[in-house]
Amino acid sequence: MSNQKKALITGLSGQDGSYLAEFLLGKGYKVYGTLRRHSVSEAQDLRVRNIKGIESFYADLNDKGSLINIFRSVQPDEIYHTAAMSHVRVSFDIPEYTLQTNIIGTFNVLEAMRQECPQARLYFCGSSEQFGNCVDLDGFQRETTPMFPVSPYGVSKLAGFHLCLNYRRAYNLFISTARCFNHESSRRGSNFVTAKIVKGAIEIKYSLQKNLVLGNLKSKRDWGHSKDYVRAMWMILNHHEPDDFVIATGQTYSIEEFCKTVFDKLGMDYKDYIMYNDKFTRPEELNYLRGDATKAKKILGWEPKISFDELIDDMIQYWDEKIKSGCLF
Ligand code: G4F
Repeated sequence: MSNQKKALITGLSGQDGSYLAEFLLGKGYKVYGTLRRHSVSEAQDLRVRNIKGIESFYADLNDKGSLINIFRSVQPDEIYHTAAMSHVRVSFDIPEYTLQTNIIGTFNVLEAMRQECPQARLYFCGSSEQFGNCVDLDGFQRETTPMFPVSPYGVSKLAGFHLCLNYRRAYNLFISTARCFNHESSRRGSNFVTAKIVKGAIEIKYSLQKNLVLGNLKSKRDWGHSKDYVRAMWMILNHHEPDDFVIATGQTYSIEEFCKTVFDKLGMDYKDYIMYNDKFTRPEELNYLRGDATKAKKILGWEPKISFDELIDDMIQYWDEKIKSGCLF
């Protein structure tokens, strides 16, 4: 019998899933992951195609049988449940699918674990969207801050979180959660605001676009780097008991400040290029996020290592090379 630990990642091809796979391979794990079928097969495993040593399976959170089969055959030691319908604005367009995938999908993952590998440990990727517009008096959100989500996505993540707590208590399962604040990287999809701004600014720099059309510039986000956040996920699951954490940098910037920083770095004035279209706003907005990760620091020794500036530099370098190469895949 091998002593090699087995990790199973739902959402392997996502930003977090792909960084997590690399991180766990580096720690000596055998890594398995689930992929959702995509009609463009090149897009299906884009972020993990070049990572050697991962075993992937087709699955869908809405297909419990697919999860049960995989959990039964892999018998993982650790399960990282990162798969979700993760776009907040889109969750207003496809609310039923969002609730189905993120709530029933999480229920399906928990049931597959309970039935097939109850000895495993499970990490649930929750979100700062769970807080909605609740903020403590000192201007931070933390584990004890009330949660009143303002989007179908936020509601679905809060429900998933409560399902996890219920399964932990009711069936004595090792299930841990984090409310991760926004985390970005060169692998961030370009329909999220950070990657959209960086990609758009570089296209403007090369005269491929004239403007960048955005929605609400006033909201504030606490942005970290995905690589720091996947390290936190592993630390959370390797703590001696299941628990719930906030993972955040503790710094907050408006979308406008993010634009200014990116355009400044590229030698341009963002005010000359940003245009507004309300199709990029949300029916209800989450105005302000700033997380207090003191608990994670004290209990796990976790701290972010990559600064806001380094995050933006990483994204600029990636998109600059991509756009110069003319190949976005
Ligand atoms: O980049 P966003 O789409 O991220 P959002 O909504 O904060 O959600 C992300 O972070 C959550 C953690 O809090 C995750 F759970 C979730 O899965 C996702 O990763 O939007 C950020 C802000 C919003 O206030 C939005 O209104 O940017 C504003 N914004 C302004 N113009 C825009 C745009 N957002 C997008 N996507 N596109 C725009 O053109």
